[in-house]
Amino acid sequence: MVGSVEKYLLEKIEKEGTIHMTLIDPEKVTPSSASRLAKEAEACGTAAIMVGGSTSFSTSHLDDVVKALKESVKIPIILFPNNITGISRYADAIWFMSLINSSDPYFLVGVQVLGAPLIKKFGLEPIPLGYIIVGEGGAVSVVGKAVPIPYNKPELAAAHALAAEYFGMRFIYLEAGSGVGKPVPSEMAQAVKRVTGLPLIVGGGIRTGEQVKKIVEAGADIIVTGTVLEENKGRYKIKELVDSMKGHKKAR
Ligand code: 1GP
Repeated sequence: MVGSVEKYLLEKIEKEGTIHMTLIDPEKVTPSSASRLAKEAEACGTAAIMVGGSTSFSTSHLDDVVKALKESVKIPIILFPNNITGISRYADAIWFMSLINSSDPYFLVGVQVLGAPLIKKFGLEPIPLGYIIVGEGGAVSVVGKAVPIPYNKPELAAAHALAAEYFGMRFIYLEAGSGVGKPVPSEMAQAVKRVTGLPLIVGGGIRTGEQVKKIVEAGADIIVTGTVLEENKGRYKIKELVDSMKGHKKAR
């Protein structure tokens, strides 16, 4: 069943083409700095706030950050969990994600089995997501024991995405890794869009309007940025990235 956050995202994609989401790593913020960042991001037109980070493990701190975010903005707060400790009862939704190219069953289905009853208990909206790590991969690749897909093998990324779709997952995330030097190439995003009808999220290493433009033109539905917002302390960079989505033709 499609819940209200998922419906909101799908409608916004339908209306606007490509949308932007802001990622906040709870380890790198205090509740008040997170709240300031989120307010700025919301004012610049970001569609939702995602909360998560590969090495973040304090659930009480996560709860404090998510509570502060909920009090500060109206846009949805979606958890982007790295582990069972990435679940907070105060969020609106959670990416119910499987790391499709992990070599460790824990990240494929193990942690999801542990987390599912908690998600139910907290009444969080689970949004099924196939998570695929590509290129350099960054910290998440090490933590998730992934076998990252090389950038010159877009057909392999497409095969992973198709498998995720056949499993019944409803979104695909091509993850280059937070803070990496080279974001997902257009050819790879295009190859995925060509084989699946699922909404495509692209993130990792996106820093400039020019990079955003290429990913929009490749057909991405959602672009996620985190690091660049921390580095640039907010507003101007978010506005540049969100604005650079407009006026570019998204491939269908
Ligand atoms: C990481 O894709 C996200 O999970 C965002 O990456 O921090 O490089 O923007 P950045």
